[in-house]
Amino acid sequence: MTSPDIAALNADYARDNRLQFSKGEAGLTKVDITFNEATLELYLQGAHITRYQPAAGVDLLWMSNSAVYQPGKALRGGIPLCWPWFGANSKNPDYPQHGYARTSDFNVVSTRATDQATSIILALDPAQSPCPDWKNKAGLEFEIRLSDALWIEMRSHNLSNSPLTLSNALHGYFAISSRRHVAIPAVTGLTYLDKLQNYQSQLQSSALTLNAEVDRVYQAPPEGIVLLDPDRQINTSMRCWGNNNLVIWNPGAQKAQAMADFDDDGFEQMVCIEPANALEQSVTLQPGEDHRLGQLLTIDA
Ligand code: TA6
Repeated sequence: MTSPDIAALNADYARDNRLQFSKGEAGLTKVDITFNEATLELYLQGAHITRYQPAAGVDLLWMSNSAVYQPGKALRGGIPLCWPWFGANSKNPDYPQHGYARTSDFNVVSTRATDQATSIILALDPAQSPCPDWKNKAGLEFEIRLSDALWIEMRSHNLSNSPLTLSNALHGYFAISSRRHVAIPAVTGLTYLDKLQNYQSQLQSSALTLNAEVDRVYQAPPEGIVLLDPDRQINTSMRCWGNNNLVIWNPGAQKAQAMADFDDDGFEQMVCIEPANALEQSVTLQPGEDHRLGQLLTIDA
């Protein structure tokens, strides 16, 4: 896609000092959004949120310093959108891991600035899917509402004449003080499929702590999840909807070092907590049907 005209985007969609478009890293188009003290940065490629600060100096998301900003390359950190599949594509091994949304350019549908929030709606053009089997089959809209909290929602739509199965995730990378000092109590008692053990089913018998590599697909998670980080004196609360699963990932030292775009010691400062519909728990949409996958993020500091 030819790079969008920043002046034209600002003329059509900027909202005073609350939402502006500019050229970001490597000339990719970025959007800066504010609401009172809260700020957010987003790239149109992937509709990828790369920074969210609920208050000055408080980064809720982790972004790799080694992330590669380049057309067609997924960014490491922030909130990538996995869509219309999560993980490897089961039918076509040549298709990109985690779907094509995170490396595709989104169009701006609308923006708003009200007393309640600053918001933007973005969409993928279904005719531009780089994967032939998906051309004109599925639509994706992504809405961001920044207020005292961050509200995000992916809306998938079946544009075809037959049932359509898709999987997805809001693959958020959360910043933490240190991986050994955080806990996620809400997964206690859940069953998970362990990617590190060939997806064997296991029971989570106590709060999740991160002493080693973790890559788990939790089943039937509760709506409310809290990430406890006493050293940072910030607990992140999330309410999730439309998800059959919660994926939790920390690559550990070895895998972090093997990824060129992941800071070698970055695994100490992040954890991915991802509302998702994955593996056997993908969603099937009838023709014309929609699906919403969303997350509301707040902090208690
Ligand atoms: O969400 C967890 C996961 O699927 C892991 O298995 C891990 O590979 C990760 O996502 C990152 O995937 P990526 O394609 O961004 O390298």
